[in-house]
Formats: sequence, C-alpha cells, structure tokens
Amino acid sequence: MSTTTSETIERSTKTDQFVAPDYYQLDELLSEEHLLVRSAVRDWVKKEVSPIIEGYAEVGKCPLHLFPQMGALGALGPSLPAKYGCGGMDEISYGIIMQELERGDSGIRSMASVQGSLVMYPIYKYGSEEQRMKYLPSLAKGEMIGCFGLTEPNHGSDPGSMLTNLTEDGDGGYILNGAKMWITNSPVADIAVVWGRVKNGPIKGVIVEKGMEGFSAPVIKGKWSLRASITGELVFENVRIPKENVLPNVQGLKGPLGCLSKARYGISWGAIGAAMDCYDSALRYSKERIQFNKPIAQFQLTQKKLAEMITEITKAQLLSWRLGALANKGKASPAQISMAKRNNVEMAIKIAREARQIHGGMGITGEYPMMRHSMNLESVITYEGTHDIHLLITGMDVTGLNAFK
Ligand code: TGC
Ligand code: FAD
Repeated sequence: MSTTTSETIERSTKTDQFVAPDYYQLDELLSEEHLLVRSAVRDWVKKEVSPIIEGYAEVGKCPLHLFPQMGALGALGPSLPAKYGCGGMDEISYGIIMQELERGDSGIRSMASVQGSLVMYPIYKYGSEEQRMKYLPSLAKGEMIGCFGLTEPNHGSDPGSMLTNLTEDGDGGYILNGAKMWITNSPVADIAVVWGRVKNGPIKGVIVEKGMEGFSAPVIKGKWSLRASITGELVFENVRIPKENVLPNVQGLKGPLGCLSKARYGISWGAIGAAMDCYDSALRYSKERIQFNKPIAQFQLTQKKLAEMITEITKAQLLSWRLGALANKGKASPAQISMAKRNNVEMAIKIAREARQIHGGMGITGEYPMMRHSMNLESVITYEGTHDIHLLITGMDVTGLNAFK
C-alpha cells in the first residue's frame, strides 16, 4: 500500500466545536450500542479528521494513514460478521458511522463506504469461503485497500451496457480486457472488485490484484470535488484472472447493483452528517456575528434559513432511521434506498449553500467547512446513481413503468 504521510500537512490547532442537532429527540430511538458507536466515531473525527482535513483537501491529497485507524474503530465493513474480523453491527450502527465520517468529510466516508460496501460486501456475499478468509480480515483492519470497478468511460448511468469483457481461459479462469473510470481509491488499491461481461454471457465479478500483468490504475487529476479522496481509472490489457479470483456466487447486473444498495443506504446517512456540520457552523456563527448592532441570528431572514435547515435535517434523520429499521429486518427495498439517497444528498447540498451564505465572505474560506462540503456533495449527488437516476427509480416503483427501457 502506498502512503501519504501526515507529516507533510500541518495540523490545525482550531478546536472542532461541533454539536449535533437532535430536534426531535431521535436519540431516544437509538440503542446503547448505537450511542457508543456514535460517540467513538465522533470523537475520532474530532481528533484525527477535523485538524487535517482542510489541509489535505487544499493540496488534493488522500489521508491514507486514516485507513488502519478506521479499521481499528470498526468502521470498515461494520455490519459484516465478526468471523471475518468485522463488527457484526446492525444497519443503524453502520448508518451512524457513515454519518459521523461524512460530518468530517465526504471523502473520508467514501474511503470507508467503498471498502466496506463495495469491496468487502461483494466478497462476503458473492465470494467463496476461501476468498472471504483471504481478503476480509486485512480489508477490515485497513491494512489492505480495495476499490470497485463498475463505471466505464462510456457507460456510467447505464452499467448494463459495459464493454469490459471476460474471455474464458479453459480452467475456470478468464482473460480480462477493458477500462473503468472514476474509481475511488483505484491508484492506491491492493485489490479491485471488477465487473465485466463474459463473452456471449452474463456479467461476472472478479478480484483483480495489484501487480497482475496488464493491469494499471492511473490517477485522475484536476478534481474540484472530493479533493481528499483519490480517484482513478482501471485499465485491463489481457489480464489473466485465475479461477480462485472469480466471485462464484453471483452473475448478472444484480451483483454490482446489490452492492450499490448497501453503499447508497450508507450515503443517505452520510449526507446528514455533512448537512449537520454546515448547520452547526451557521448556527454558531450567526449568534456571534454582529451587524447593525445585532447578532445576524436575530434577523428574520437568517432565522428562516436556520429554521428550514433544521426542519430538513430532522426529516432526513427520520427517513434514514426508518430505512435503517427496515434494513435491520431485511425489508429495505432498493427503491426506498434510492429515495433516501436522493432526498438526503439534495438536502445537504442546499444546506451547505445556505450555510455558506450565512457566513458571508468568511464562508468561502477553509476556516469553515461549507465550501468543502459543498464541493464534495457535487460528487455525492452524482456517484452511486445520479440524482435523476434515483428519481426515475422512484418513478418506476410507483408507476410500474420503466423509463430506462
Ligand atoms: P435492471 O434491468 O433494472 O436490473 C438488472 C437486475 O438488477 C436488479 N436490481 C437490483 N438489485 C439490487 N439492488 C438494486 N439497487 C437493484 N436494481 C436493480 C434487478 O432486479 C435485475 O435483477 P434480475 O434478477 O431481473 O436480473 O437494470 P438496468 O440495466 O435497466 O439499469 C437500471 C438502473 C439504471 C437503475 C441501474 O443501472 C443503475 O442504478 N444505474 C446507476 C449506476 C450507478 O449507480 N453506478 C454507481 C457506480 S459505483 C459508484 O458510484 C461508487 S462511488 C463510491 C464512493 O466513493 O462512495
Ligand atoms: P452519465 O451517465 O453520462 O450521466 C450524465 C447525465 O445524464 C446525468 O445528469 C444523468 O442523470 C443523465 N442521464 C443519464 N441517463 C439518463 C436517463 N435515462 N434519463 C435522464 N437523465 C439521464 N464508479 C465506480 O464504478 N466506482 C467508484 O468507486 C466510483 N467512484 C466515483 C467517484 C467520484 C468522485 C465520481 C465523480 C464518480 C465515481 N464513480 C464511481 C462513477 C459514478 O458512479 C458515475 O459518475 C455516475 O454513475 C454517473 O455516470 P456518468 O458520470 O458516466 O454520467
């Protein structure tokens, strides 16, 4: 694993004063375990993420040294079984972890959600016992980094038309050719879970390992969003995939889409974290900032902004909590997950913008988190299915008519 040293980025001495809003006393709906998990991750974010994140985002570096720390916290694959070194937690705990990580930064949540939901989950769900035992414990500890390759240069919203292909190689293995685009963590990943179409056959998943001949993962530069997360391509030129690296227990697009359901659920919680951070900063700033001899919080227009923010955050919290309760019973449908991802990310992006306005000119600086969250959320509203794709999934669910075909 390549690393970016934390020494190169100065730690901020500013105290993270975040206080989470809980307007409807939703903490009463959480168990002791949920509260403990939340407090552990919140404290860690205050101590290890808040002091460095603006610095990393500014220079466009990924704080890879946080991977093993997230592993130690149990934030990587938290709801997978303890047998594989994971937390065995429920879906609400998983959501809370994503909320707290994204309160720090969407890029940090991305590191954890790709690792847990898009790499560890498919290996657990679709892999053999040998594959689980080989990869999951190291991934859970953050000693190994994984990435997920579905999107291609010419096939984003429509992954079913993918060109990446697998040609049978006689002994149950394949020869992999093609390219994937916009892949979180790919340049630093030790393994990639990659989806390709078997020639004249179904889509299958394979585990590609760093160093396999014909495999490269160039970085994508010039991002103004998720600057503390590393994104790249995956390029396969006649890469030989042995049988033991083929995921045996799934075929078809439902394989990768099943992983996306898990990750989108986490994002619905994560976006609440980003929104809470912006709201909290705006509330504090508006009570401290004096104009016309009054705190700006005393002006009706500021109160309207803050009142609308807390209303939307509260609605999103209720939506994700209920989704989590359904997920715990195995009853959260993909369309319900789409609704929550879409609603909560849009809610967060709007709040980041309004909170920025409340901070006036100061709001455009890295002294406050809104611009960073705002820019990050431009990716979050696009990846894991765009805002409009999720709208069409809801539309399809309620009408029974498919706008994609
Ligand atoms: P369609 O015919 O509707 O479905 C094919 C099969 O899949 C099943 N299915 C699902 N299963 C589980 N979860 C879901 N969410 C599912 N959605 C569909 C479906 O039942 C069917 O099963 P079967 O047994 O009949 O074969 O497929 P389609 O080709 O018409 O596409 C539908 C559409 C457009 C909704 C889908 O392709 C889609 O969701 N597109 C968006 C693509 C996307 O979200 N890409 C994300 C890439 S990964 C990423 O962005 C990571 S960011 C990471 C980070 O940093 O956090
Ligand atoms: P397109 O599909 O080309 O969409 C362009 C526009 O057309 C969008 O507004 C879309 O809503 C609209 N559109 C498309 N189809 C329709 C339709 N039927 N009706 C109406 N409007 C439509 N992918 C991975 O596989 N793994 C990763 O780890 C990963 N990480 C990412 C990290 C970042 C920072 C980003 C930005 C993306 C990442 N992605 C990843 C890719 C991401 O999932 C795609 O960008 C996303 O699915 C959209 O695909 P696209 O960019 O090709 O846009």
